[in-house]
Amino acid sequence: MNAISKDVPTAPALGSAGSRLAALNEWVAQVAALTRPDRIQWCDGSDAENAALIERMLADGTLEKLNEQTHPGSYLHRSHPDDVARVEHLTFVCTRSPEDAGPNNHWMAPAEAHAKMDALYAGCMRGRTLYVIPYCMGPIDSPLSRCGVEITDSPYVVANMRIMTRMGAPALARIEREGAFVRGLHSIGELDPERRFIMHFPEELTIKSFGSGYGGNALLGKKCHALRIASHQARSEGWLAEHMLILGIENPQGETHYVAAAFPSACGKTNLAMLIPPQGYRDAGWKVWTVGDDICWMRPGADGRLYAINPEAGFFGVAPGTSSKSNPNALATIQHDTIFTNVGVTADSQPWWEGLDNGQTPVTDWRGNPYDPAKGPAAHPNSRFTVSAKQCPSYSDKAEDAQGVPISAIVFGGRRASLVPLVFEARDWTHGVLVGAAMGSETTAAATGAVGVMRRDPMAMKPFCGYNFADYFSHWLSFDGAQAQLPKVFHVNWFRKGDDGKFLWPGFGDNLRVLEWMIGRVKGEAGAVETPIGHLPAPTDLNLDGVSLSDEAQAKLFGFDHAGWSAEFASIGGYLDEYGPRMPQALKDEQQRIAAALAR
Ligand code: GTP
Ligand code: SPV
Ligand code: MN
Repeated sequence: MNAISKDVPTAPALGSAGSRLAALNEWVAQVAALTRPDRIQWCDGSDAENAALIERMLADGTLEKLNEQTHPGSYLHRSHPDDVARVEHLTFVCTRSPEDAGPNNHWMAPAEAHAKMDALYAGCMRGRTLYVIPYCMGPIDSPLSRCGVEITDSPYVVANMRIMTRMGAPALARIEREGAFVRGLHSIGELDPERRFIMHFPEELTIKSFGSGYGGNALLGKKCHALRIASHQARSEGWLAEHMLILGIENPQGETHYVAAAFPSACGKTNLAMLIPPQGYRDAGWKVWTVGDDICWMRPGADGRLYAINPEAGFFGVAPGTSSKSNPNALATIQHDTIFTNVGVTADSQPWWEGLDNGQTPVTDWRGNPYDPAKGPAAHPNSRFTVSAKQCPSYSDKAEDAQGVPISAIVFGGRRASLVPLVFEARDWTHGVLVGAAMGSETTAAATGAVGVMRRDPMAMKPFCGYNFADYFSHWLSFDGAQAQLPKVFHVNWFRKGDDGKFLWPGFGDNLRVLEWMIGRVKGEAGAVETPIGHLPAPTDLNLDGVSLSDEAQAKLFGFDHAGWSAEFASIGGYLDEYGPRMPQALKDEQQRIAAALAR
């Protein structure tokens, strides 16, 4: 026993002996005995607590104050230059059986992983404060929400979790009521890439992360809990935890349809979630409402439809490319009370990134060095803003609804420079699951490693599914029951390129044209052409008023390349086979049905 473990402060006010917080108190005591912090702080999520944390971080250089006139309440954080993105090669799913983690995950035996992590944690918080962060993923009163507690030695993580989750006293009260919570232990360690691991123990509802202070590696409520642990939990409880944005599209008649869309990291979820309609649509009365920009938890309601909540309370969005032209809602959202990570700064302390296009120039780059264009961009390509969703002008009031929103359409999409048309619709649910399972995309800066490499990223969950993809696809297929009123499934590609290497589709606000067609299909009103890969719109099925497309763009965005798709389906068949006999036969049959149609 050491001194700390004897007088570990218990959960304030609620932690009386015999309460349902006993397990939490005991875990905190065990962690303190292992990590040996100088102090323990239970976070209540209050403004005063946050203000004190910010003061401390300004004093030690963790944060820099930005221009109070232009960006009130906003700060810059520079992460360690070797710690700027998720690390998929160091991320593990530690199930008892390796087959349960599947070929889609790195696996380690739970006992080995615990031993490895606990060795790293030994004494790692000496001289530091251990923060206990109770949080709730989802509206605090929603039956779809789930709670967790993150223990961390990073005040930056505390400040981010306060924005990204419902953190503090109300979450602790819910944990006391329910008893159950996901345990996440995080230490930045020495930020040494050689001593960095992100471990998940879905069977124990436990996460252990060491050596990184960045994004999805460190804000454990996000990818670790809300996707890897939650997807595993969702499978046994009959729901879905997905890497999807959720938006509402209100037509001029005042009818709102909700759409959930899965695009891989840095492939346009935040942008689509905050879409501003083109002028003609605005004049006609169309509105778009943001429910979530990254994660979606869905379950069937009593009427058989899927109902979705956004488990997050804030946005951890990609900064580069965000401008008053591309995403005015995001830009308005981040004018105040925002934490910027790894962006550049101007002479008068305003945040700056490539594509901001506000006429200013950076003087300092994301590393804190004088900006020199010859040495790379001012902002890191994966630089981010952390901001409360409530600050977003298009934030939907339904986002706080405990019952969630009914989903009319599910959209899959990736970055595909060639082959894949602007949009197509799956014939039915099984085909839709195959469309999701076969998704491919070029890699981006959101994870370390090469950028622009085509890889299969089923349902944008390759880095985030907490169990075997074959079982995951079976789980998706299982939603198709007699009572089900399932959404229609679509695939989009905003990133098709022409021979000149430029994007053929204007994207951003104009993506509403594609969403309108989808809703038309849901309502049985919009036309389409049947092909072996699904239903494609003819250019005349979309409202393209005010958009000028070249002949090449028309052909490639709305065309169907028979030979190209035959080759693609051979590759998809090979991909499904990588999962062996666990891959559901229904999905293999579907792949073969389409491959056969393409061969005709
Ligand atoms: P994560 O937060 O990593 O999950 O990313 P995300 O999916 O939310 O991606 P985000 O919306 O931040 O977009 C990433 C990049 O894609 C930015 O550089 C955007 O400018 C770009 N982008 C988004 N939508 C479009 C589009 O419709 N067309 C084109 N060409 N680029 C887009
Ligand atoms: C992603 O990579 O999909 C993100 C950023 O949303 S992170 O939180 O780092 O996972
Ligand atoms: Mn994401």
